[in-house]
Amino acid sequence: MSKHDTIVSADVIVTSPGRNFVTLKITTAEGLVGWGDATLNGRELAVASYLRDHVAPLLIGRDPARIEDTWQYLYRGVYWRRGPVTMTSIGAVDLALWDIKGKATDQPVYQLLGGAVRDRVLTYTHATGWDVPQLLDSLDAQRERGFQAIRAQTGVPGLDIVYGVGSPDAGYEPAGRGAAPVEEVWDTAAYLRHAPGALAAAREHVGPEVKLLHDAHHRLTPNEAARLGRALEDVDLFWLEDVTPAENQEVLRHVRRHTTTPLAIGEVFNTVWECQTLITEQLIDYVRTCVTHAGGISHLRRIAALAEVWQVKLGPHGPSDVSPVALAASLHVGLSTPNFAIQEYMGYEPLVHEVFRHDWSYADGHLHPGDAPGLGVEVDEALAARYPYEPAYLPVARRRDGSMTDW
Ligand code: KDG
Ligand code: MG
Repeated sequence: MSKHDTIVSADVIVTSPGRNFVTLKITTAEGLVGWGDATLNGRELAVASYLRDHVAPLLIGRDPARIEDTWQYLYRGVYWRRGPVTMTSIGAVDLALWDIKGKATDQPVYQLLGGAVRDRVLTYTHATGWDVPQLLDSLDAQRERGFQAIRAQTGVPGLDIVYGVGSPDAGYEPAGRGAAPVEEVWDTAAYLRHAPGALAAAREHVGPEVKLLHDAHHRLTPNEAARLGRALEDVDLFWLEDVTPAENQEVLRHVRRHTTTPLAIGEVFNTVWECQTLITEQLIDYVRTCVTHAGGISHLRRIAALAEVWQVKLGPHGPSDVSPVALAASLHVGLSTPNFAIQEYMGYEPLVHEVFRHDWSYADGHLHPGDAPGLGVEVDEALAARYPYEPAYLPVARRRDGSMTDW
């Protein structure tokens, strides 16, 4: 890429090889191609439109090397800023431009971020079971695959469906295909009665070395969260995730005062400003912000820098709805960021690996972004075109009286 190179096209690809993914392809006049992930589960087409209608035309003719200026232009230059749709769109552009810069300089992106500070990135995956024996089998299966850190979720007696708990023989997918979300029934009291015992059984089964995690999916009040954290102290969790809804960050003060169980939050945050109170008051131990949904590599690094000052670590979101392009970007950040702790990795169906051919790899509970130039992911556009978008939504949950619960 010479200093005269310019962006000539920015195309949005929506594909559904088993689940929906939105991908941005930026091409330069000198023929470099950069890929960015723009997948926002259940709101995919809103981001596709934001990119196609409002961002792509502004990128044409711009200098692809000016990553930070483009970020500032799309964030500060816009009156209506923040929010998941905007920040995911900016994230996709940012990822694609880092990919281009890596390819132009023949360097993997982590080298451009200061080089590796570790040899590989610790990862955690998910174990689920409708009941405790099934959960223990699932934990065994993930340990056999080499995972040393595992998120454990179980069904709750009396509830037919529990978010995050898949059937043992089907791949886990949080979004259900169809024109409207599936409605689940949720009972916090039943969950609070069951979860501590199930997690204690998990700890007893795996022994002290395995890192166990648990996700409450934003469903609790501050006091319920404090009670759960306290009840889980002997389980020695690596983290307890998303105990309360993300809006009221002050409530974490109450939770923090009552438990030393490590807390993780932030997969639905989109900017460093949403992380600010939690980080600077040390109300959390891990920030979960995702490279795609929080403005890309450039912005995740700002979150990491603020967190480092306050001894908070990064543990980014990486479910099956974050594409292999975003996973790669998160791994490049992980390899080069001192206060990066762990990367979520749920894996993908085989077809997803064919559409997104990636250099990153998994071995022995760890991931490595690979040494290909850029992000190290190439998209098979012809294959992607064979799987058009299908409407799919995350479920919604109602309490037993029919009223909606929080996410
Ligand atoms: O799209 C949202 C899901 O990916 C999310 O609910 C999964 O909570 C989740 C997690 O921690 O992976
Ligand atoms: Mg979560």
